[in-house]
Amino acid sequence: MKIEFQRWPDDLASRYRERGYWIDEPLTRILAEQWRLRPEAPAIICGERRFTYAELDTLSSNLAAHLTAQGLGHGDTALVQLPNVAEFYIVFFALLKIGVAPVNALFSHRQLELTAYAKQIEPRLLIASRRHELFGDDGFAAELRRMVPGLALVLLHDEPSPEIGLDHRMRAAPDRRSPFAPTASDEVAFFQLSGGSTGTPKLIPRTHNDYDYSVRGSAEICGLTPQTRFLCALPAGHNFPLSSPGALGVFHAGGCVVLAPNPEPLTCFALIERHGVDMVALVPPAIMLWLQAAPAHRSALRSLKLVQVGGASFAGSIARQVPEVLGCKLQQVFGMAEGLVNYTRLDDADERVFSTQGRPISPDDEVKIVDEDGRPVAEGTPGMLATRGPYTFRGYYRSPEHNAQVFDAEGFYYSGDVVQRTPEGDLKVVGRVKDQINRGGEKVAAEEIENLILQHPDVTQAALVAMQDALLGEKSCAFIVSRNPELKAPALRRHLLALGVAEYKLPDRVRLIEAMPLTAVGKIDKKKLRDRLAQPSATF
Ligand code: OOB
Repeated sequence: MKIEFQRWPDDLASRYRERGYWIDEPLTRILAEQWRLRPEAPAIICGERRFTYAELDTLSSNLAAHLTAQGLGHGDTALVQLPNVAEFYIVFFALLKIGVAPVNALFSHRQLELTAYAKQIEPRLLIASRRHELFGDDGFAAELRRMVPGLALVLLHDEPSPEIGLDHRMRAAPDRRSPFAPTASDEVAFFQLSGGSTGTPKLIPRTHNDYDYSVRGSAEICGLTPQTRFLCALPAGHNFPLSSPGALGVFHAGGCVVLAPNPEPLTCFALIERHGVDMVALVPPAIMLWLQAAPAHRSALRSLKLVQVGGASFAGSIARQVPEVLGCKLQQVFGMAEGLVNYTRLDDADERVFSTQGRPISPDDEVKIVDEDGRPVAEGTPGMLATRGPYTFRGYYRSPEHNAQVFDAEGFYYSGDVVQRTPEGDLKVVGRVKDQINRGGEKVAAEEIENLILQHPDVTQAALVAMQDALLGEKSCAFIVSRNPELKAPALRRHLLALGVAEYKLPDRVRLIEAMPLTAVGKIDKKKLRDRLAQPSATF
């Protein structure tokens, strides 16, 4: 059985093959090659634990064999939620080996997000962690089982029992009769998460062919080698630390991934010093904290050669400080889980690196910059980014209505970013048309939160808008019209938490207003609301 998804048209698929982008190998190639080339080299460092490539291969094969024995295989999906631990990659490769396509939920996700993903993919397997509040006991797993009748197997990280413990399934090798078979390389390998701008979180089918090309292209651009030691401090499943070039790029090059629980500077500095880390991927707020903390710890950062920044806008004035204060090169990365990733190059002049977000991986990444009618803007003028290419998806999973809105007839995807192209051909991100708040790289879909706020019995209207923030870049403010003038922010917060939304999506501020300002066509005028944020007024 195959997972249904929107494929590339034949002419483009043949072009991507002819030009060597799609090599018709499964993503497990990455691990298989290193297992052959350097089985004893370190692949992952996670706390006090070290895993060689041979161990990564054996542990993922053990787990894969167990899952096969339970009847899992091609066409099946899995819901996975793990923190930044080695098991994340072991599970990822195990599932790829047997053709089970996972959704890697963020560790900050709660009932609402997990339920939304489970309903969309109807997983046969759930892999979660006892460390997560939802899986400390078995209540929520049981609820998911009730909701998804096909959910046959639940395995938990940090759980000692052999029945449901993940560890046990990785360590013990069952008998295996036949070799593993990943799905065909032009089928769905796994689902990426969309930052979203709609009511429900959307999923992005990624094929082996397209993802593998983005990994190889990224590893080359970033000059990765077997000596690379990459610190993964952002959530491991996010597209940036997974594939831009991220952990998969590092595995592809035969280097080593050092896991950090979070990007907090002192935690990361200690890991950099101890393990000789030379590369890290960070979001802008994390870099700001690193810049503040670094002067007192310069010697710990001696091995660091490259800091990548991406996920949200990074001010040029801060970018300029990075080489000086952290003592290494900076690279800007403007990417999206949907596909297209842009990099400044390692040999670009400083000014280009400080003031632009670089250019695409592939000569066949087509980028149009268009006005509201879809017509190309004059060169150098800001416009909406539309793109298609060898690793940019062609449609969200099971979302025909939304796909009709964000793709044009030629299959270009409109990311909702407003960009500008410099005479040298670099992109600059200058704004956004999608209704999203970018909270320091964490994306919040306004509509999703508005719908949840509207479920509060007192609320008649709700609008979530971005407000500027010195550290995060943006925070969220909810404007609310309420029947009850006494409705307070803590009550609203409790309401949202009870609905099970991730905490990073909670409004940072709440403002009660008498009536919503409206546009000429009667829609809520968010621009006026954002303008109001600049004016002083009572908040609660
Ligand atoms: C990355 O992926 P997502 O899917 O979490 O978010 C994509 C969106 C982009 O459409 C853009 O709005 C924003 O995040 N963004 C940036 C940016 N990088 C991403 N905005 C301004 N400057 C940047 N450098 O965020 C992502 C995926 C792969 C690599 C890097 C980031």
